[in-house]
Amino acid sequence: MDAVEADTSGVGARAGRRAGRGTAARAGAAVWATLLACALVPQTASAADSGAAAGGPGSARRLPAVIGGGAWDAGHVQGMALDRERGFMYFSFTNLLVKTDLRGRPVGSVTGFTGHLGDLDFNERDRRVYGSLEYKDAESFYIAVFDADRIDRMGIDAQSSDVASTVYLKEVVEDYTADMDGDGVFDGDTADTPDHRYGCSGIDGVAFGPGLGGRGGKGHGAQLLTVAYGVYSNTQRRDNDHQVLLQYDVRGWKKYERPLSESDPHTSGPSRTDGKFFAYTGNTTYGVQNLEYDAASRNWQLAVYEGKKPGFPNYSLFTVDGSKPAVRGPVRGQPEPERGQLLSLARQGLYDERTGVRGWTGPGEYGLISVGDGRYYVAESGTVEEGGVTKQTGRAVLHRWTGRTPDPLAPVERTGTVENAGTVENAGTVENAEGADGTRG
Ligand SMILES: [Ca+2]
Ligand SMILES: [Ca+2]
Ligand SMILES: [Ca+2]
Repeated sequence: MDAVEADTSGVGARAGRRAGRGTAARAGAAVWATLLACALVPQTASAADSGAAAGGPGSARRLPAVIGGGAWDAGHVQGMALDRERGFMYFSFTNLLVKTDLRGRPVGSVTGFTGHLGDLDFNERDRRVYGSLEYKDAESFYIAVFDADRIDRMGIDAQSSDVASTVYLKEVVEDYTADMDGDGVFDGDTADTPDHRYGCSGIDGVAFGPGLGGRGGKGHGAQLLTVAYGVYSNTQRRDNDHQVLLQYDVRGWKKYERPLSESDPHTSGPSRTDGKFFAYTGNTTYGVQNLEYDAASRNWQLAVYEGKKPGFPNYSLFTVDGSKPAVRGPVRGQPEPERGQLLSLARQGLYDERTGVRGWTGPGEYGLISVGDGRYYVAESGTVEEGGVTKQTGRAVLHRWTGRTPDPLAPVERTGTVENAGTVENAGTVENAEGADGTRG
């Protein structure tokens, strides 16, 4: 699918920017990485060990500095979710969901998606993993809901097993398919069109968090599922400069859930949202890749692939101030004057005077998890060659929120070479070594 390819090019862009300094530098980084890999693996494992030993049910586990997500013949890593209570990590690889323990050992997977599985979150209330799932050709957008505790073996088929169900998001479909120029033709899955309301390309970022509308809002007190739009990169139109966030109270969703049937996509889902919100950031490339709520700061983090509009700062990370309820106001740039619920970007980070946009050049576009104490797991994406096949790797690296500009997230283990370990290629080498015992299913 186009989005997958576009996302993949995003990987290259990011890796290029991080490594950045040409072939020699990259080769050097790879050497360091190989050395570092040897050091990191046992360290990671021992951290997980001591955490498990110390932790009874419900106690917070010690979190390892690195959790490997493996190497897979799949799409690139899209998002992560953490079950801290029982000690599992979930990685989305576009068409594959992988469950690992905190040592990075695969314990289960769900396969067989032909659509695009994006960002994830774990709902502690019902112990299920929620992820965005796109079928652009079928003009169908879903939330996939996985029964976390039943992902207990490798290679579970998403369609023939009932471990995953789906809920259709009508609001997204309506905006995605909007014939904005009124020529009677919907131009389909392309960025080069005035169609798609707000430039909507589908959905990606998902996170549970409080209502964005403040007191009296729908679902007050409940953790709402928040779903962010993908937004096509298009520098020629002015109505695509917002991130769009939908909120849903999923406590009543059982009645909508249907098995995943890719040949016969269903339309069972809520007829309306429990809130629709706009954050003015400037156009980005495929919208919010990863969305996360941090309960400690009450901030929402929106990680994106940078936009390309010359008039904007094109940051890669935006922080929405969740302590400020959305206010009703004009949604800028729309063909017809329109009002909506507007979110506030936190008064932190870099500031662009021309547009008033604030943000960061931080990471998080492949996965971002707040662990609630100022630390975050940041996903690193990479590739590795294995038996003539290019496999995708992903791993979670523990960072601390420093609030420094331009990048507010710093690896917890600051030995200098950890930065190199981040350079992608090598992450794969580690996982390969671990996965060589046939755990890859
Ligand atoms: Ca049209
Ligand atoms: Ca993504
Ligand atoms: Ca998320």
